[in-house]
Amino acid sequence: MNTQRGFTLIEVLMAVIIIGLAIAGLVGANRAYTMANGTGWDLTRSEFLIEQIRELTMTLPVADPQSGQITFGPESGETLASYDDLDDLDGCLFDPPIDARRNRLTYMAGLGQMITVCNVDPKDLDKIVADHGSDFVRITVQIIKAGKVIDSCTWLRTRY
Ligand SMILES: [Ca+2]
Repeated sequence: MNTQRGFTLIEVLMAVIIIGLAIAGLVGANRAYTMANGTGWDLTRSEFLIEQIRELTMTLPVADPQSGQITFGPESGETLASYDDLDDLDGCLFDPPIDARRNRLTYMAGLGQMITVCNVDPKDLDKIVADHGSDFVRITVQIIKAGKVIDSCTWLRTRY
């Protein structure tokens, strides 16, 4: 009598199904890791781009050196290269983004720096007042990717 026996077809099919499920699980985990890694990379670049704007604004006065508080926004003829006060940057969207020296970072195209500048009430920093209406200026930078805000930062400057 022959006591040796091979695997039945059912046993082979069950093994194939179990191995298939294990592989599917590994692929799913790998995709989740890749997405988390991509998000982390975006946030790292976003923080870098926010810091570039913060450094740029540190060198700028609150009011225009020539016209003072007459204009909110860039004075006539001013461009990015000649912006010389904080509110010149109000409403700017830089994509490709810029560094603190105003160079375009073309290798980061697709990430935009959206800048908002406004005056706020010193007693309630959430309350926006008229342009040049207080000594406190709030600067907000939002990092935009594919039309979505993926990071943002707000800080204050005072006139003095
Ligand atoms: Ca200006």
